[in-house]
Amino acid sequence: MSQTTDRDNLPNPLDPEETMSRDQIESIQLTRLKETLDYAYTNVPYYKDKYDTAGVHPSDLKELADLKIFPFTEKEDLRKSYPFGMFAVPQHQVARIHASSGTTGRATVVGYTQQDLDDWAKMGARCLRLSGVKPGWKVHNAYGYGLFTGGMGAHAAAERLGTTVIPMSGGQTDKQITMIQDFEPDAILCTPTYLLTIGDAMQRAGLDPRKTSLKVAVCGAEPWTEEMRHELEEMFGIDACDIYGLSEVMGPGVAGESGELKDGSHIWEDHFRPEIVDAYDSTKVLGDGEHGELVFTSLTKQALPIIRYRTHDLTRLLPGSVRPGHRRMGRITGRSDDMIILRGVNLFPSQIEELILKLPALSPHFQLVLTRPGRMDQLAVKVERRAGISTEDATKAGGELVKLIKIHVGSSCAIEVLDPETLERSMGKLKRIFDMRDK
Ligand code: DLL
Repeated sequence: MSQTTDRDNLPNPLDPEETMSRDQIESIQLTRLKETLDYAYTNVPYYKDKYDTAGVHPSDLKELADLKIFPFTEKEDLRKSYPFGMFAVPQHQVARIHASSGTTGRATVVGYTQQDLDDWAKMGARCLRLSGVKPGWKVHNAYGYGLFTGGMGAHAAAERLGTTVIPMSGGQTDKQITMIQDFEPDAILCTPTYLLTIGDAMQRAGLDPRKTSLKVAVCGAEPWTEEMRHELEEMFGIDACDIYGLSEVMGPGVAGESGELKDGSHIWEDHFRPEIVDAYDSTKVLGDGEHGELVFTSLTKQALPIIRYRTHDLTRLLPGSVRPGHRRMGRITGRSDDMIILRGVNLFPSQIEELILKLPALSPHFQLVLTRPGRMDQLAVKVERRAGISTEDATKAGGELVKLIKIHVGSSCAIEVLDPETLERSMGKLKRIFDMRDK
């Protein structure tokens, strides 16, 4: 039987909504927003009670800007209605459940109808395609499978695009390396810090990460900087693109980045309406280009419609580029609840990452440890020197880092330069901050 071997010319059409103009998208958004408000008000007692108490009604929304009169939804609202209280459909219509890890408090549970899963896969596929992943490629998926949305979300996206998926999940790094060598995937999907872990482990085993078959990495689920992108691209000789999402809103694939321009992630605005609100005064909705907290309203979700969900992710909205109808988001600079307030100065781990990676003697493996020995908070940055760099040179770079942090962030801190391979490695989302102030 003759089979086509030309996998480079498989059809790869865009969804019609991807190429819509801004006006078309906004018109769809208005129709869908009215439907969603009505739907949530009718089917979820939480929304009805909240809106009745606030004296607002879905019929008050006449134009997109009216969305701001509706109250926010918080993670706490989902927790209070644990596990299924905010679902808008009877349980038998829920095709799948996921949950966020819940490091603090109860897990938040999210649900999807078959239609929701279909829309999710479609948007995930849009993200992968935009980042340069092609139908017919082999895709190594190292996001964790299970209740976390990363594994199954990225899996469905890759299948929908028409790739051959290798459902590796997170962890078992040695086995990941064997699979990468033996199966020769074209793309890898995982968190940026886990990609770093894989690259490191390869180098330790005497393998050159630049010599794998990988061409593209689609990384997300945690904040990462342009400097980290550069690090990963150099390490593997690949293109590394961003993918954004969160369970309460859907999962990976709410927004994805172009592999050609690498200019931030396009949000699929035919399914979500984003807003940016002032991080300190959420009553203020900010304009495009202004930094603040990202808020999402779902426009098509059936099982768990979510209205004005506060993500606590800090970024800004930018005009669409390769998909002009859909706005982009800048890189997430951090989460408002991950912000360290150190003697009155606000600081995010991503700022430290950016500065560390400016110093060639220091590696991207670092932790931030906060203590309160007396009455003053203290920050210690623990960072590994790069393999092959002398302790002396690394200590010098540590001194430079203290100065850079003082100049760019405004805080004094202590630096501890460690030997390579001393800090715990990421297996997925990496914990960077160790706050011992109350201990
Ligand atoms: O992390 C979904 C996901 C999986 C996205 C795989 C991308 C890839 P949650 O566990 O609910 O869902 O965590 C959501 O992770 O509010 C952000 O703070 C952070 N986050 C997700 N993607 C990015 C990104 C998944 N590209 C939370 N850049 C979000 C920065 C991100 N932070």
